[in-house]
Formats: sequence, C-alpha cells, structure tokens
Amino acid sequence: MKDLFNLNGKVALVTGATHGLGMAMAKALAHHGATLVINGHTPSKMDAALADYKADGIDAHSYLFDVTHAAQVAENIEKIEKEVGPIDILVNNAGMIMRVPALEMDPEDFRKVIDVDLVSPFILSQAVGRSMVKRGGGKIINICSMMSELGRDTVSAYAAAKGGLKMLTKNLATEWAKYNIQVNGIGPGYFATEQTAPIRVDGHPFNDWIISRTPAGKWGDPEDLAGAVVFLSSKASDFVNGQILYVDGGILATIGKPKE
Ligand code: GCO
Ligand code: CA
Repeated sequence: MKDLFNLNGKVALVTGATHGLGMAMAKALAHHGATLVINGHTPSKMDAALADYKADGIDAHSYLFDVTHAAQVAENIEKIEKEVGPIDILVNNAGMIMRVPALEMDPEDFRKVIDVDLVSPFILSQAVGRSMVKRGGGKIINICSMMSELGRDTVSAYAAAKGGLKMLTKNLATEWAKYNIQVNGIGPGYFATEQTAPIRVDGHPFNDWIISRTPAGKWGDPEDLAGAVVFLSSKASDFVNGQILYVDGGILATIGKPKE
C-alpha cells in the first residue's frame, strides 16, 4: 500500500497540453514520475510550451497532430509507442468552446465543437485502448466540465459535447473494465485559464456571479487539478470505473443563494 500515487515507469499522453489545464495536469503527472508526452497542433505554441515544461524541470516529448483526424491520431499513437513507449495513461484534455446564443449558432460550428470535444476523445481512446487491451490495462481520463451537468446561456454545443463525454466515459468504463482499463473523468469547475479570460475580467458581471456561485468563493487555480489527475492515473484508483470527479469548489453541491 506504499507508493500508491507513484507514476514512475509510466508513459502519459496529455492532449492539448500546450497551455491551461492540460499543461497543469501534465506537469502534475511528470512531477509524480511519469514520462510525459504532450500533444498540440500549433508549432509556435508547442515551442513555447516545451520551454515552459523545461523551466519546470520536465523533458516532455511533443507530438503535433489534429485530434479530430482519426488517421493522424492512429499514425501518431503508433509513433509515440515506438519512440517513447506504450502509453499507460491517456488524458483526453484537448477541447474548444464557442459562446454563441443557440438561436444564432451555425450548425457547422455546432458540429465542429462536437467533433473536437466529443468525437476526438473517442478516437484517441480507441487508438490507445487497442494497445492497452493487448498489454493488460491502462488509465483513460476524460476532461469533462460543469457543462457535463448544467446548462448555461451561449454554450449549447459545448454542453452537448461535455454531457456526451460524461456518458462516453461511463460507456467505455463499462466495456473496458474487464481489460483492466479504468476510464474516468474529471469535471473542472471554473478555473482561471486563457479559455475563461474573456469572462473573468474584473467587474464583468460573469466574474462576480461565478465567484458568488462557487461555495469556495473563487476561481480555481489550474494546480488544484493535480491531485485528481494523479489519483485517476495511479494504482490508487484501480477499482474506480466510470466516475466523474468534479473539482469545482462546490458548485455542483449547491443551488446557490440569493444576493446578500
Ligand atoms: C463558460 C466556461 C465553461 C468552463 C468550464 C466549466 O463559458 O461557461 O468557459 O464552459 O470553461 O468548462 O466547467
Ligand atoms: Ca521523471
């Protein structure tokens, strides 16, 4: 029962790990001993990211590919497993959001969000899952959202995708538990990242509202996700299947309260 959270000797792939929550989770895995592989799709962002990891003492292996493109994913997973080693931990973090009222949303944009936030985790899980089955196990962690449970004005596509991702997590957990693959999710609440920058501006009504809506009374710091991702990547979670671990300062625990 010692070393429950030790990831030494494990290879972890984190998609969309050039910034934000993906980077914070990737660093946590590396700091707990994992060999880190990061994915991104913009070369300049990747260069900046690698320098950032390096400054933190982490030698990340980087692979640029489009997570929505099944052939590119298959080719890169094969390359990673050959060049770095078999993937023990997959974190499906890459995602996007569009904030457009439903009445104005172009169906093509809706489809694009579903493609990135829901279809790509399936594509990655399938590609990595096939090799995990052969090797007798692994960990898959899907990054869900408050919008896996709750709606909000302007994020119809994102909520549809993240609600779908929660159920994809449960379904893959069901199908693959017998192969010793634990598929779980993390549902971050509202975190201070680039993605939320437009709605986090001081004095912006959304900013004040989200702070008052969060029992902890603040935006999350990306490092607050470290414990959850390490837990779900480690042998500490070997009998945990199909759970979404919400890390949200209590948002989902409460209906909220009237203005004081
Ligand atoms: C929004 C936010 C959210 C968060 C997050 C919440 O516009 O409401 O961007 O969607 O980023 O996913 O869990
Ligand atoms: Ca190391």
